[in-house]
Amino acid sequence: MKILMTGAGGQIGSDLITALVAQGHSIVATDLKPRPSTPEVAWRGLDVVDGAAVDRIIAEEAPEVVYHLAAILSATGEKNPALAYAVNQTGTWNVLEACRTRGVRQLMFCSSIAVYGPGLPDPTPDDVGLRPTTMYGVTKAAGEMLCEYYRAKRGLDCRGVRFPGLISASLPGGGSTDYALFMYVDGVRVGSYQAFARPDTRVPLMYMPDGVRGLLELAAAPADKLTRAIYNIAGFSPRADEIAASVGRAVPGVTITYQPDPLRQGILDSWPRALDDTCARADWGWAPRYTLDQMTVDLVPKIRELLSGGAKLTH
Ligand code: AKB
Repeated sequence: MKILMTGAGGQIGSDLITALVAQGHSIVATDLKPRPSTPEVAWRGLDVVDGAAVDRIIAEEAPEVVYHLAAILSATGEKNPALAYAVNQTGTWNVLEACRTRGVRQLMFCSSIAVYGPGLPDPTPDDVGLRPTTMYGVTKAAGEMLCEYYRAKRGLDCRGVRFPGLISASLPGGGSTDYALFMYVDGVRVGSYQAFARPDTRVPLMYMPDGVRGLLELAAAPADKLTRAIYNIAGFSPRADEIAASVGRAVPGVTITYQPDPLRQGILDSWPRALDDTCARADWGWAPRYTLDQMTVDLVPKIRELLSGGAKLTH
């Protein structure tokens, strides 16, 4: 099947491309960024804010399915709300409209725990009032509603997951949950890391292989089993100091200190501590495979390998 991806150069893109290629699909990766050295797939420049360019590329490539990953994350979005609105809101509209008018069968959307605001039940279920406090969260909540609308009224099979903070052996860009990954990267690279969050910070997190599998399983789920367009998926919810302890078990001698950054700590404190993913489990059989310590055991050697190959995993 031919699949087009927006924002393919971001944190999810490389793992998702690898998984889709392994399933035998033909991938057209698009991004503002130039093609990375790997993976080897067709790569085209695309700014999703440019509606005519989005329409042109979808018309030319005629993909059956689009994975829409292009987004500005929470911390960068608070520093530049206009950019977050343009990429996340206008970009999503452009992609939805191009998919609808050009006959794309399915659109996969990546939402986030950022759609939630403070004061919600713990763990937080799918259906609660959405009161996001960031431009990223506002635009992701609107994107979810647009997906529901296009699914119900415009004949486009839109589906998506609300991702926890994702952790993988590649650097995210401008998220508030990035402290978790930096503990691993700097722990391996220099033996220490000063986290921008308090040690008692607890938010939902997930190892990327689970995240990619969740997206692929939802894409493949029979339509008649789905009771909604967007689903919570949960991994684990450790405190920051529990992540530090897990890193320390795999990288002996590592030192993690804490210097909370008001902007990112405020965002983290506005998000749920844990997600309730009952609907995803019931409708399409979702279940995570990695605990925090299982992720640590798998991830640390991958980070070592990347760094030994000269990768610039700095932030
Ligand atoms: C962020 O921190 O902005 C992202 C997210 C939780 O969506 N990792």
